[in-house]
Amino acid sequence: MSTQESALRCLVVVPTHNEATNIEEILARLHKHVPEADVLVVDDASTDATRTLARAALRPNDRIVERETKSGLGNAYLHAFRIGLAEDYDLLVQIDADMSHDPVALPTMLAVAQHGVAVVIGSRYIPGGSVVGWPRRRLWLSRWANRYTAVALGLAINDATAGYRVYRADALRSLNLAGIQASGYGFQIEMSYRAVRSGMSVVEIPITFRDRVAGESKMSRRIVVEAFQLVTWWGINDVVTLRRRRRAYRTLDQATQPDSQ
Ligand SMILES: Nc1nc2c(ncn2[C@@H]2O[C@H](COP(=O)(O)OP(=O)(O)OP(=O)(O)O)[C@@H](O)[C@H]2O)c(=O)[nH]1
Ligand SMILES: [Mg+2]
Repeated sequence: MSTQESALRCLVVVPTHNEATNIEEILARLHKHVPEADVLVVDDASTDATRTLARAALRPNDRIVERETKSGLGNAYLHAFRIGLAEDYDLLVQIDADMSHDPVALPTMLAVAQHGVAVVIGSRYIPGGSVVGWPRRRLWLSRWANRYTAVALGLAINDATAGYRVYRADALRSLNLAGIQASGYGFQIEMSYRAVRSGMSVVEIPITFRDRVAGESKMSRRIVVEAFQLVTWWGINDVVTLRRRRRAYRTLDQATQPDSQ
């Protein structure tokens, strides 16, 4: 790694809602595996000891934002991205607090981003990646949601719902974050979709994803339905736009034929 590359500043965003059983361990593992990165915990309305435990575990350059309303994962990340961009971080990391995403993979993901890749996804569904501990039904749902997303949106991404990511700050700046619609899984898909549509490089790195062993899931049927509806809507929109473009090109083409004048 060159001196210039190693000087890139990295902010790791950890969203939390009632993660008292996990927050100390995820912070300890982040400090161990990426000691040079700063950590930003975005806590939404936790009613357990998450905030107290986080505050005690944070290092001087780390911090916690405490919000009183549970506003969804996407909203928490957008809030954190605004802070990270305003403070001129070069790389912004998304990681769940529930230990599903092991910080051990982060140095590799950061190295890929440091070499110029706009979005690095910690992927479960490429060779070398895996899911440990999910019931068959949950795995099936996630696999098919990703296949459907890839086909509907024409994305060559195997794990577009993945929440373990590194974004280059320059990429985030050009993504019009204010226009993001989705809040749950849909948020991860929407960010992937926007990145690909903007011509950015997106690279998947295999990770081992572990089902949470402690704390409660915040996943809901509403989040899954939101993602499905948005993907379907964007897919239909793409087809309609493509047809319109084709019609416009045909009209232009006919108008410029010599015998049409
Ligand atoms: N700040 C904030 N964090 C949230 C919110 N909802 C979920 N989280 C956090 O986002 C991360 C992912 O949420 P999870 O509940 O693990 O959802 P999931 O990973 O899709 O599903 P499971 O792992 O099965 O529970 C965890 O760190 C949660 O604490 C929210 O509204 N605001
Ligand atoms: Mg989880």
